[in-house]
Amino acid sequence: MLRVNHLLRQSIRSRRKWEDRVASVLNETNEVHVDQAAKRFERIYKQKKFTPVESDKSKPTLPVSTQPPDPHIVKATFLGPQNSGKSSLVNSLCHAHLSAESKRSGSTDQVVQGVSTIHNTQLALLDTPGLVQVRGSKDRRRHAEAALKSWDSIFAADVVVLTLCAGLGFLEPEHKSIAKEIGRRAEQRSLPLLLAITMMDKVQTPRQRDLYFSLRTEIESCGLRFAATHETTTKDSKGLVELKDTLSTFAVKGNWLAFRHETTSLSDKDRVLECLRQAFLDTLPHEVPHALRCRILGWTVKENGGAEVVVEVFAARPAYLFTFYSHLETISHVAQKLSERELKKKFFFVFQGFLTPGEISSASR
Ligand SMILES: Nc1nc2c(ncn2[C@@H]2O[C@H](COP(=O)(O)OP(=O)(O)O)[C@@H](O)[C@H]2O)c(=O)[nH]1
Ligand SMILES: [Mg+2]
Repeated sequence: MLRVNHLLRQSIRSRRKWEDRVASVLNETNEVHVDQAAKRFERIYKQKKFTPVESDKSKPTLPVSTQPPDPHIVKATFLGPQNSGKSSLVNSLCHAHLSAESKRSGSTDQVVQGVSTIHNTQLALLDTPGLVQVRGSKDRRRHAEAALKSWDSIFAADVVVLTLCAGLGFLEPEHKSIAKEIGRRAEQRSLPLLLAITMMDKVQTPRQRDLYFSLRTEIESCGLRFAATHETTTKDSKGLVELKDTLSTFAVKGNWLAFRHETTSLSDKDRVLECLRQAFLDTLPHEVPHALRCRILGWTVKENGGAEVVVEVFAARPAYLFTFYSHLETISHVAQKLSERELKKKFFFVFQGFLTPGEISSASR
């Protein structure tokens, strides 16, 4: 008995020692991080004299005095599987490049709000990250955060638009269960559900038509109640006006979010960040764009009307940072061209790469 007690005390003592050791190491590394941050601040703000981005005021909300007579508004969230054409559809409906588009999976990681105005009605269109079926803890780690943002967008919406792509010619089992889940959640909140079948330009030949009809039968078999169905294509802008018309029938009296000519309520900084993401997706190979996070740190307006933008890029591995630097020229060129086209201003990018071992959270954006 005495021996057991002795052993127990020994193990508790060694465990305490171990915990103390862990705490001291953690404290040390914290101090190192604080030091690093201070040095970075010194170098970036003081030596290089960059204007912190906070000085770029984000867009103020539309004042009540500037509201049109009898304003109406409807908020619609676009939900669907990855690569079903949500971002392209929202961009086309708003006539702007607000959200990055790509055939790679997981190209959207935030909810992006676009705005389109028809007469006295404003459509606030929410592009969301693609939904995936979570099968294990790995899937959950990769997709749960983005999926949560998509599901949360339902709380801010008056209408849910389910997007499914016509291109494949059949409905994958995973897409079927995602569609059913979207329908269930929309019904739970008594929200009207619209179906937008995207990429209709891929349905051309008689064979593709046949496949398309079987796709429609499969969608019907899901038993969802759609308030309306629209076939769209962003390539030749077919079906977009009809979709907008249907959306505006759900509008209710309410203040507009943006002026008539505006396409989004996002700030310029967020729009430039999205242009950068598009450049990463277009330029960098494999999983590298998903393994990088970037943040705009400084924004200095130049005399010629352009702006110098300081971007911090974070990578979990040196290899990713190396790939990023090897494509730096192309990335700068693509981002410059896109942001100039969208914001009608010249941008010059200054990149600073940082290694952040371990997981990179999207909070660093
Ligand atoms: N042919 C064709 N391709 C499209 C259309 N809409 C989107 N795409 C492509 O489909 C891919 C995925 O689109 P994206 O909007 O990023 O899908 P998301 O993941 O649902 O946001 C991109 O490569 C787009 O260029 C369309 O109407 N026609
Ligand atoms: Mg997208």
